Amino acid sequence: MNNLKKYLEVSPEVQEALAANKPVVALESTIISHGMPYPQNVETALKVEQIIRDNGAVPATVAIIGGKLRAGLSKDEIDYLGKKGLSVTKASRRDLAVLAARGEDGATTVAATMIVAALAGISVFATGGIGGVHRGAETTMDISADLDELAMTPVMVVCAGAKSILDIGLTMEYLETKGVSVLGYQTEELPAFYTRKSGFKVDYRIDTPTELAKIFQAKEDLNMKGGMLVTNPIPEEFAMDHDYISKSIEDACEEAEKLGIKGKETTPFLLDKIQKITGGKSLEANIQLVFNNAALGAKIAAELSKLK
Ligand code: PSU
Ligand code: MN
Repeated sequence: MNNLKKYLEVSPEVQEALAANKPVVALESTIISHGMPYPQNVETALKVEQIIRDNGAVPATVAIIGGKLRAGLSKDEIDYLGKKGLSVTKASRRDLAVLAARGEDGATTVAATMIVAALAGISVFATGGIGGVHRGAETTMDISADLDELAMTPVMVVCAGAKSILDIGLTMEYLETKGVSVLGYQTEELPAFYTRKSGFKVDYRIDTPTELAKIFQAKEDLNMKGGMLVTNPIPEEFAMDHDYISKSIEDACEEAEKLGIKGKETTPFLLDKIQKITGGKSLEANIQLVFNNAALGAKIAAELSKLK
């Protein structure tokens, strides 16, 4: 465990907050490098950090820089990842050790961000969307490593539900099999990222950050491994029209199929395609839902510190 110091670097601000049991919220960096275009990606990442501060918590954006697993980045580092975009390695669980040993950079996915957050001692992580079971996974086996990470690593992940680039039904089944609780914040229905409704139910509706924190703490006290998923619907005023976004996603999926896009390229390809098809409307929705999740993440983290 001593050698961990060689690879893990927690910023002084985040370290101090954790030592004083102050609320900290982890943030991922794949969303910066692979999920949004420059410069909106950097603007969003910085604004998300500000929202977390405004809600009384300390942000810890996670990435791998020069082989170091970092929690807490400077503005310049966020800008660097945003400008480098797709040329930064998209780093999930399988990539961490390789990048660390080689001293390379990586933008962390939900799975990798959870790992670094847990190593640093951070319990809450806010993002936009998680990976899941892709459409056609019966034959492609394309199931994001994010789902198994949720089953393994003790971090509460706040997202806006599952978007229909995924097979939402299979994603829910997979999470059930893996024993991951899917909690709906002030909703019984699983949100579908750009829209507030998916046609699927969450496991439990939870109405307050206090109760979300209590549930996570109970899992910890019971010595159960793994994380939890909080699904937070996009605010009504920013939600997209269901038929319009469904058609755009269909078109993007068809294009990916035609071009033979596979593996880790799939999610970034589809996100980019949808942004282009919708002329930036989906990007605006995406940005707003991340802001909304950051605020909720900060509130949960604040409640969790009170329980510890
Ligand atoms: N969904 C989004 N935006 C994103 C991602 C997913 O709406 O940026 C990113 C996240 O980092 C997530 C990753 O962890 O894609 C999942 O990729 P894959 O399906 O290859 O595991
Ligand atoms: Mn995949």
